[in-house]
Amino acid sequence: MAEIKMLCGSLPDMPWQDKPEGCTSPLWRYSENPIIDRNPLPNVARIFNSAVIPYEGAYVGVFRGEQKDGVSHIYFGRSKDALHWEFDPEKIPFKDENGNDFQPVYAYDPRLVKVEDTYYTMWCQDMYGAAIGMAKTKDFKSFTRVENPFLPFNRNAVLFPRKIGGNFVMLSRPSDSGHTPFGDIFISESKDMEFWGKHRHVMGRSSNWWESLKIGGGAAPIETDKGWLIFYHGVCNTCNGYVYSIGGAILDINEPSRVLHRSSFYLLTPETWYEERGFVQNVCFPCATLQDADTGRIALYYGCADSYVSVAFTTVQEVYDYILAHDNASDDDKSLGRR
Ligand code: BMA
Repeated sequence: MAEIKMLCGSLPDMPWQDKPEGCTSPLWRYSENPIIDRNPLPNVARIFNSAVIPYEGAYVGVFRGEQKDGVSHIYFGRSKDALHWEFDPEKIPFKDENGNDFQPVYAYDPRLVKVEDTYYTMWCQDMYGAAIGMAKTKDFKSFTRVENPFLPFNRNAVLFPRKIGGNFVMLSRPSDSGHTPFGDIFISESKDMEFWGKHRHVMGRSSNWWESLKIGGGAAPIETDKGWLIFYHGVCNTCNGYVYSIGGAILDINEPSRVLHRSSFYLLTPETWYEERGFVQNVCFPCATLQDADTGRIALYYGCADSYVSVAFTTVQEVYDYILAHDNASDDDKSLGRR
């Protein structure tokens, strides 16, 4: 197989464990999962579907905290090792551009991406229906809301970590008001982070059973010399409810609406107690990665059963080889996605 390299910075102290003997999966679970247990804060019953990023020699993150009133909001956390986390006791106090309080009614499934010198977080919130909310920060002390990028209904937005062709680029998943029983990944561009357009279809749910109902963007795309590596979620519908697995694909580096490779096999599916059992059973929901270009190591952060946060490890070579070995990207996936 061809050698692949990540085009990102060094992160030598990121969490890591070697692949266990006899493991046949391209992603292997951290032995101490889950890393965040139930009732992590006095007012919060569960933290899950959350995103982390390196910051000033340590790590910070935005966390989906489902409060004891049943409403989700975004909480800020910090960690020295990206495994043991401390959280601010109150949800992030988002402000508008004039410094006034501007809190979403609810907010869930945050992602966190650095583009140039600014950190952006994007989540799902109410805007007369489920839609994408966003905020930016440079210091993680104040978070300023930016315009909501898309009309309702939409979920699972995640920015690319750099501009492409001079524009910000974001994946999202148009949806409906409920537990959406359909959904493909789309891509949109913006010159100013205010007006979004040039919408394209990236990839759809597929004939692979595990992702036959809907798919949605997960962690921020990782730049490699073979294209953008994405970890996303794929959902199937069983007689006992939805099952969320983690898939992988490689997008064209300059035209990321074109899928170059896509694994017909999931990379990770609910198999352990913390993935199979919880507030919502059978959910593996990827939201972020940490990676080190020097070693090729990747740590994937994913929500488990709407109850916990866990980590799984791989290397860029291992996951790339696996995606290529099971590649079934369709002609539609490979197209520009413009109609
Ligand atoms: C989706 C989102 C996720 C959640 C998943 C499973 O629609 O709400 O936050 O993990 O359902 O409940």
